[in-house]
Amino acid sequence: MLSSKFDKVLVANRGEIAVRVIRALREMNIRSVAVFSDADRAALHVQMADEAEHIGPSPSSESYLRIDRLLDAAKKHQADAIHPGYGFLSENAEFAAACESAGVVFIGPSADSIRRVGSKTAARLVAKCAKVPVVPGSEEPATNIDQARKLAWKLGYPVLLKASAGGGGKGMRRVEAESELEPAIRDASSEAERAFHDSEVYIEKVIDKPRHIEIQIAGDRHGNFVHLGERECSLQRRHQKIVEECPSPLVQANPEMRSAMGEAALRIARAVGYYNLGTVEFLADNQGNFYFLEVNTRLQVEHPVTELVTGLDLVQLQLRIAAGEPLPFSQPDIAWRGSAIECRICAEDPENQFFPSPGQIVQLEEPSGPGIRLDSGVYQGWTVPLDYDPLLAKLVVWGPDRNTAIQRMQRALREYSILGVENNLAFFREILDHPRFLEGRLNTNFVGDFFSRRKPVSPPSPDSEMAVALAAAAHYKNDRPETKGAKSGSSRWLMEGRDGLHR
Ligand code: MV4
Repeated sequence: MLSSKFDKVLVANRGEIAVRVIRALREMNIRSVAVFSDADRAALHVQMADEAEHIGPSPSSESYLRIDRLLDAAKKHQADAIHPGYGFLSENAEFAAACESAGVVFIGPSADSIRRVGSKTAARLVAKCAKVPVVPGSEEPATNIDQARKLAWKLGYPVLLKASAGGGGKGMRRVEAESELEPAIRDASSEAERAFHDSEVYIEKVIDKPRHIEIQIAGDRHGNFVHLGERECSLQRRHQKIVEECPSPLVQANPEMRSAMGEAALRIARAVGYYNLGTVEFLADNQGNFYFLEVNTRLQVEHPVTELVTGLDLVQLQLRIAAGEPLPFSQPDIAWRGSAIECRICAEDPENQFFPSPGQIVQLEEPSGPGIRLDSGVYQGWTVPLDYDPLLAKLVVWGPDRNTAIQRMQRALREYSILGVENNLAFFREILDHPRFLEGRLNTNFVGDFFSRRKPVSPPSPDSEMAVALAAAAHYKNDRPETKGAKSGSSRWLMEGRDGLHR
């Protein structure tokens, strides 16, 4: 193993990503320190780490978001560095700065880089200066209504209002006609004020049925950069990604897009002196045009699809970069082989507006075998707390081509069974069976168009202990209720008939 200057690393996160980071640390012979809240005393990441520290009550605001407690834990356990995972404090410049002042290495980019790409309008300016295409629109705030009218008219309706401080779709408003512009600006501004304490909004042209394609980048602290190709994350629901894949079917059909987007992403990275891992998000249309959207300065949930296709371990790479090592490869060394797909397995109820469904996992059957990777944060008997994101595990498959990967995913989804909490396994079985998905004709409207329109019904919910016991009994008889319910022909979420695919 190559040397790394870290002896011990604190993982400032929970669930599957804490487990993922601990596994990288183990492989590098670095000791791990887990942190946990009240609700996570018995969590898998705590059991797997070499050391663990309690950091407070269950709410994240009193535990996983407490910079002071995390730094105290790092000091007490003599950790050299902190890995923030994703979510929580992972993109918090103040946390990155506090780590450095406390003499603990933050495993991520500099606080300065995080700040420079954190605001959407600031990032748009960086992109423009770096000659990266941005969605037509303006960086000027839409405060002067006459100016806003002029710009919207020039762009052509519909236009989109976005919060400058935004991200994740908050403060976004689609405006169909000039008569709606003024009230929409007022609405969007006050929503942005409430969400971000910043009322500034700006105008963009609407990209119709876009695809979400993002580029994974890596930079070291010596000024070297590489891109690791794209991930397509067009399948999402209310700005939550559901399925991600590498390569993107669109890029696969237009191979010149990969280097064009990759080089664009690296121009942004160079412009801000970026180091460690980052992701540059783009919207793409089916003509092969792409437009810069935003930069994510963390390790992403969907990083495993890139790992499976490039053969790299991105968490180990993060640790080496943070320890000051140069990138161990350059751009021509990077190759993409085969196809990988990830499904985010969540304790949520697709039958009831995807509401979170915390509770005890009574029975767990996990897929394995050729081409399967399961990054899970749970075990049978564990009680999923209601305090956090309902992600249980990421089911990731690799195959030599997209069709083989899809077949593998379908097989793995049939092997998978989770009893005791509602989950989205049956929902994935339908998506992975949908002709539009099979054709790779994805866009960000797909899930809304085809899967979410049905009115919620009241399903037989396993709320009562009796229902759980019955379900478990049925399972022991090898009579898996989920698998049976999801056979084609008895579609539970599909709205349009399969022959009514007119788009
Ligand atoms: C857009 C767009 C269409 N046109 N911008 C949504 C979240 C935010 N980060 C950017 N988003 C969008 N911006 C223009 N000019 C459509 C979306 C969008 C979207 C983008 C990526 C992934 C999923 C999405 C779902 C709905 C809308």
